[in-house]
Amino acid sequence: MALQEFLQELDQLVTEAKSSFSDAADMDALEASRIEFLGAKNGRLKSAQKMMGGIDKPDKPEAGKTFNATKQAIEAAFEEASERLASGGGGDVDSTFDASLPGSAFRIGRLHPITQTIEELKDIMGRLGFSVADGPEIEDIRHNFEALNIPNEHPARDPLDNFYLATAGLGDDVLPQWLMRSQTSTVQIRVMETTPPPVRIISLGRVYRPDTADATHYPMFHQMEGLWIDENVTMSDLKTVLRLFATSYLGGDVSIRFRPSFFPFTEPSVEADYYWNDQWIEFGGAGMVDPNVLKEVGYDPEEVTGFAFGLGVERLCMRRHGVTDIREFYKNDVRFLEQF
Ligand code: FA5
Repeated sequence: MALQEFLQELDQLVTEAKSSFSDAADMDALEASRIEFLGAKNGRLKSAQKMMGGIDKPDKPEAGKTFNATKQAIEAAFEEASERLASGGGGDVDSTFDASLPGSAFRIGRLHPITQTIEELKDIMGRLGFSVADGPEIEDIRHNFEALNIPNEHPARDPLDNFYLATAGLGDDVLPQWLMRSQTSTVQIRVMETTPPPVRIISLGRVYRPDTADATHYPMFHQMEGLWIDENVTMSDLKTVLRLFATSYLGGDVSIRFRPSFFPFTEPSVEADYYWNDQWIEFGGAGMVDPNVLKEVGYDPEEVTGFAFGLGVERLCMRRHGVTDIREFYKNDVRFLEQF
């Protein structure tokens, strides 16, 4: 075989081997290329080596030298390709890709501050022995008014103060029977109707009133109702429970004060205030459950007594976190919400 022809053959072999190795997209493809070019038995380099036998004797040194250089070039190309694949670089992968860079973070949602507050209040009251009861947001007038000792002519039933449902077309003389509940005191009745005493529950949920939204009012807000009925439950138990609750939620020793008030379903009734950050702040309404209410649900007022309270959840959360406008909770502005 002529030297020139042999040298051309080797040159062609290097070109093809390099391109085959660098095209290999994974280790399996590279191994197939390695066998084709560098295979010990039938590899193309091996075949080229065999061709050297046919080279004229004087040309043999040059043929041998070029063969060795060819072998080294092909082996080096193979090493380079196998390092590239081992470090994660596939055939088409951008060589500027840096697998060690931090990825783009997902935006993770969080619970609404009022939901977080509700969970915390349940937790605190749970430690004081109160279990959680639930009731519907669409209520009948018996549970929202009648059983709570709020008679038909009472101003609290005024259509201007309540969201009544399905009144249209019923006629002036037909009283609406359903409304969006205006207080969580409805759940007191539902629990006592179905559970014999003793009862020690809280109920947290939405209530609805046609109040104009301002910094401290919203037409939909949340209340926490508390009810404890047993033998010999007194006002001082009420004060203790509210003080322990406030101390736990706000931190530090919180003082409580009662101001005389009126609710049709409690007697006596009070507005409860707590002292915090050098100020007396309104907490919510409370009182001893009126005997008429106990009778209405089939309890004997001679045997059991109890207290009830109803607190505004948003107002509590606002105090604790220094929120000055209740409307912030319901604007859905992520910049506000993500602070909690
Ligand atoms: C009641 O709703 C009584 N059911 C509370 C009660 C329960 C008394 C058991 C006795 C026994 P009142 O209407 O005051 O009471 O509301 C209680 C609390 O809800 C208020 O102190 C206030 O914190 C909150 N609140 C009332 N209206 C709004 C409103 N529009 N927006 C936000 N919070 C409100």
